[in-house]
This record gives sequence, C-alpha cells and structure tokens, in this order.
Amino acid sequence: MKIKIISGVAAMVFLTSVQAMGQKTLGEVTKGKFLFGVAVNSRQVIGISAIETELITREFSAIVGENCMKPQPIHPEENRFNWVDADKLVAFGEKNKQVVTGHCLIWHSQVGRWMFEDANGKDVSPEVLKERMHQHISAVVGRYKGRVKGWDVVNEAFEDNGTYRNSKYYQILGKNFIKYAFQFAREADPDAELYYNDYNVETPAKCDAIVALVKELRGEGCRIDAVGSQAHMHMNTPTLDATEASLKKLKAAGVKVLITEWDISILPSPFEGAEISTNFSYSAKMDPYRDAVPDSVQQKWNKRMLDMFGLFLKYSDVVDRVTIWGLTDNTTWLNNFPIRGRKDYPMLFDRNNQRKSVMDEMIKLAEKDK
Ligand code: 9MR
Repeated sequence: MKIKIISGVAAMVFLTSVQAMGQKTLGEVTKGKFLFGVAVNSRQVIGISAIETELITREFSAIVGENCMKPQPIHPEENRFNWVDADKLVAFGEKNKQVVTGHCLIWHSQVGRWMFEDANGKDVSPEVLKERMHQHISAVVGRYKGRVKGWDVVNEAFEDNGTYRNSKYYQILGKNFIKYAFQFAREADPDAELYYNDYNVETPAKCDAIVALVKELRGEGCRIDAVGSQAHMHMNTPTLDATEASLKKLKAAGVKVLITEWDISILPSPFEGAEISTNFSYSAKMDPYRDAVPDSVQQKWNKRMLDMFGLFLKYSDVVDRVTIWGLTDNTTWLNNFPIRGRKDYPMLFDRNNQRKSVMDEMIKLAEKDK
C-alpha cells in the first residue's frame, strides 16, 4: 500500500469535507424561506484560502462582494473602470449556483473625488453630477445585466434622526439624487431588483424616513423592491422589540426586507452605527477577549444570534435574504472598527474556520419552522 503525503492545506480541506458530510447547511435549511448569504472578499473568490472558499460555496445560497463593486474600486477615475474582481465574483457565484447581488451603486463613502469635482477641484454642477451618476450606473448595472439579481442602488442616505445625510450627492443634487439613481438602474437592467440599503434601520426615525422614501419613489413611478437593513448589531442594541418593530413597518409599507450585512459584535462599543469614517483610540478595556471569550459572554452572544435569526424566520414572508457580513472572525471588518486592532467574534465561523455551535442551533430552528 502506498502512503501519500498531502500538503497541510489539502489535508485540512479534506478533513473539512469529511466533517461536512451529512451536515446540513444554513443555505439548505432556509430554502423556501429566504436566501442565506455571505459577503466575500476578492481573495476568497480567487481561492487563496481553499478552506474559506470551500465554506463559502458549501454553506451559503447567496454572495455579495464586500468591497469589489463599490464605486471607488470599480470606477476609480472618470474614464477608467476596474472590472477584474467584480467579474470574478459574478462568475464565482454562477459557477457555484449562488445568487449574486450587487453592493453598491451610489454611496457617500468609498467613491472617487472625481465624481464631484471639476478640473479645478470645484464642485460640479447638478447636471454634470447627474450625468456622471448615469454613466456609472449604466456601465456597472449594464455589464452584469441578467446576472446580478438585484442592486443596493443607494446606500446610507439618511442620518439616524431621519434627515438626509449631507453628502456630496445631497449637496449638489438635493434629495432627487436618490430618484435619479433608481431611474438609471432600472433603465440599465429592467429585470433587476432594486434596493435602498442602510444601517440602524431599527431606529424609529430612520425607519420612518425610509418608509416615506419608499412611498415617494413609488409615487414617482420608480421601481423599488426591497429595503436592505444592514443589521450591524451589538450585544444589547438594537433590542429584539426595536428590530421587530422595524420589520413590521417595512412589511406594512409593502416592500420586501433584506438583512444585508448581519453581524453581532461581542465587544464593548463606544457608539452605535456603521459609519466607516468613525474611529476611536485603542485601549485594553475595549478589547477584553484577546485570549478567549468567557463562556457566559459566549452564551449571551449565541442567544442573541438565535433570537434575531428566529425573528427573521418569523418574518420570512417578507424577508427575502439574510446575509452575514463576512465569513470568519479572522476576516471581519469589526476587528478594525470602530477601534483598530481588536479581536472581535461576530461571525458564524471561528478563527480556525470551524463552524460555531450556534449554527447547529440555527439550523434546528429553521427546520422546526418548516
Ligand atoms: O466591510 C467593509 C470593509 O472591508 C471596508 O473597508 C469598508 C469601507 O468601505 O466597508 C465595509 O462594508 C460596509 C458596507 O459596504 C456598507 N455598510 C457598512 C459596512 C461596514 O462598514
């Protein structure tokens, strides 16, 4: 008998596959209720870590690019697009029979300054900005026409108090920039679903503003299929009640709901929200679980994940997709936000790419719900 030496990585992939045999996945058990998706980075798409790539293809029914389709990476200069990573993402989803959604067309963050400036660095006119938005949206949505199920057309246009965010889009075009974005997206792919996406949708004033926007857009004849609730959560906020109240309001507004960027940070937070420009300085007190998470804290996190997941199941008549914002505790954006260099534990897979026990509980819950 010949003994073959296989590489460490191959061995681990083999082991993971063996462990996975017969194991149900969240992608499978949520079938018929909602898609269960994951945000992926470009390294995972090209298979730099074979284990991560395998988990993504095996466990989830939908994917979204964590960064590669955002305005700056995909359209770094007025006359230059960078399609490499986004092309790979879409092909990866197709190959693995996963639904691909697009994030995001119009956002105040991660957008090249060229979008708003003329050759002298002055703000462009409303006409010029509108035309640049048109070109951006037509090119991106047009390129993936028929291959991307739906788009986060506008991301984070409101403050938590329900007023419009004073972004460059808003300063130059007023609130109509939102309507234009939805019109351009529909023109580029009439069959694609179109979404408005934001964080802290559980905050009543913000949720009310979004509901009003949905009505306004529909009143103007725009297509809007769903509201994306990012659902970047903490250990105590938002409460289950506040989350349910937001789902109820969106349901009553007649739109579908997508949980688009779900994660629950286990760390203390100096604030709530997901505005990426916010940053606080590091202290050991704010990074209490460098070595391990105490069991009592872990149990609390598990319960919170389960409670929220149960709520999404309860509203599965309107919730069309639940997407986790990252794969493992190693790769989560929360290790560096809003404080750089901490160790957070918000994902479904741990730092060794192992499933957390809460996944089994979530699977049981989804099966019970059938
Ligand atoms: O997870 C993303 C991170 O890798 C990026 O550095 C960051 C800045 O663009 O964006 C993160 O994703 C954000 C998402 O696109 C929109 N909602 C908030 C998310 C977390 O900041």
